[in-house]
Amino acid sequence: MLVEQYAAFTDLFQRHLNAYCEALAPKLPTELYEPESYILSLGGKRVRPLLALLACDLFDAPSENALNAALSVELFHNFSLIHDDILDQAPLRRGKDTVHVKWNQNIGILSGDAMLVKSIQILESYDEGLYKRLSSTFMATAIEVCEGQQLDMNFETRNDVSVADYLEMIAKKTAVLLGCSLQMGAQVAGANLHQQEHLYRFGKHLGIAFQLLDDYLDAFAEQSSGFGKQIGGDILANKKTFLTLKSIELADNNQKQIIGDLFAQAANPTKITEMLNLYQSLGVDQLCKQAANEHTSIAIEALGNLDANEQKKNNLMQFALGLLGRQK
Ligand code: GRG
Repeated sequence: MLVEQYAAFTDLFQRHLNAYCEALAPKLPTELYEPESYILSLGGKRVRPLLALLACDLFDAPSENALNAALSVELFHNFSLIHDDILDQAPLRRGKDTVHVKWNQNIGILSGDAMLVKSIQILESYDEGLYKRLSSTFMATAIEVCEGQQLDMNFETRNDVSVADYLEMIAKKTAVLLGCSLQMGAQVAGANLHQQEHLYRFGKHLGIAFQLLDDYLDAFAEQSSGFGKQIGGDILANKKTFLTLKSIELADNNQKQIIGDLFAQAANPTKITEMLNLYQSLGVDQLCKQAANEHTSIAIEALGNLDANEQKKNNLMQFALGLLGRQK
């Protein structure tokens, strides 16, 4: 991964974020602002702000100009994590207590709301025309993220979810914000709509590929690969992923029965082994990687179509492939 090469961008953003958090410290009531500082202090990869800065730099505009757009997307991302953790009743985020565990659910809802508002308000630092373009991109994405979250929740009780439904859900819940981050960086740089659209497409399909690989690795990563999550966690939680949905699509009646029986089982190690065997016998492990590769190719093509600094484009491509754990 070319992370070292991007250290200057990451540092630039981190300094901006630190200044933002320092300004939060004296704000009252503390219950509203402390959870915000807390979640932001837990780290995270900061991929979205980095993409916003890199997109601006691609057009040889000063990346400092995109700092508030980058902050906006990172605040939004972190707000959505606070609310997502409440909806999922998750105990841990980035290895630490979630906001609703450390404080309580109502504080999580309200401090998240304040972060969402702030993420939009920050864009007011741009001149009126740019503010309008940025907020329009941002709002369209925020609505899609909401739709993605609702679709995901609906899937928990639906028995007729297709692979296409799943791809729509992950695109909205996760991938569009990556596209949006890049597009906003390009908007700050004054890039035209065509260039913005190429970058948005690049980010969106990269995000879909990333989520598909996450599904694959959740089931098939080597224990030693540093995946960072429990292998088979999705199977134990009966999550509807590409692997399960594609299996249901391809299974004969007997295999469908086995899948149904496995879903009905309580969490246990055999459940993981048997589901993995089924995935492999149906070949959905390979189909999942293939689908991820298809979306990576769409992303690569979109970046190829971009009219921007070639060297910087190439660096961004390598960075993206590094995120996916691949070399071009
Ligand atoms: C848009 C009004 C409005 C509400 C949001 C709660 C909700 C509705 C949406 C949930 C969106 C969500 C949490 C999507 C998951 C995205 C995802 C892949 C998170 C993990 O991202 P990483 O790996 O995390 O970049 P780090 O910790 O590195 O920042």
